[in-house]
Amino acid sequence: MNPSFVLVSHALCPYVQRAAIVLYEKGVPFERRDVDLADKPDWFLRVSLLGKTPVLLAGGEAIFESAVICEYLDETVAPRLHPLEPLQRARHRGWMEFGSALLNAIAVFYNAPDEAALLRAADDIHRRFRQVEQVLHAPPWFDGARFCIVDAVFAPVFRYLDVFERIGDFGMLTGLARLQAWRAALALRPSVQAAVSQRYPELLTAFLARRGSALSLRM
Ligand SMILES: N[C@@H](CCC(=O)N[C@@H](CS)C(=O)NCC(=O)O)C(=O)O
Repeated sequence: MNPSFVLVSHALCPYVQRAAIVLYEKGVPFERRDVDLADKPDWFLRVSLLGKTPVLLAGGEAIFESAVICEYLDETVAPRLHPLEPLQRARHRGWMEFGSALLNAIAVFYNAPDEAALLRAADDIHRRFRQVEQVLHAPPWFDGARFCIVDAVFAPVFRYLDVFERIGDFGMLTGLARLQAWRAALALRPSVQAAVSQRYPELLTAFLARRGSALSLRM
């Protein structure tokens, strides 16, 4: 019997999206409880030691760190999303970490203080995406026919691009056909679509406009 899950969330958090996608892939009912990260409520600070989303409340425990949440769900709720073979699983975990580094690079991009830093950050993201392109060989997913946790990690990365592309052409995926096909497949996946509200593009646009960054100035 599954415990009842509460996913403590923020509407824009890409790490929350990973956990939500995994929950949807597994067909587990869960409650999503959004918090205002600019004004963290006391109950949130009690369950989130780092003051960050996501936290998964499961069976009386508060589990923090999105990768840990995804792994816990994979160990306890069928179907398995990670590869069963340990070496393959290790490889996927490495690329999940790479996905986190990409999210940091994206934050550098949208916080860039001037145009030169913005373009440098876009180049850096393109360089990282080129590295991913090298390891994509079997569409539609990262590892071929099976949707895995690593796919859930990259879906929120690509979701940022949908909004960035409305602001300008930063060439982040230029020349990367396999990555573009992966992105398109992810955008159609029901679990990926369900991981954010319909207002996500509007909310992200407003968030970016408020950064006071070079990207904000272009909007
Ligand atoms: N390594 C963490 C990162 C989580 C994270 O950075 N969450 C952000 C929102 S997307 C957060 O809660 N920030 C609040 C803060 O730092 O005050 C994970 O994978 O769960």
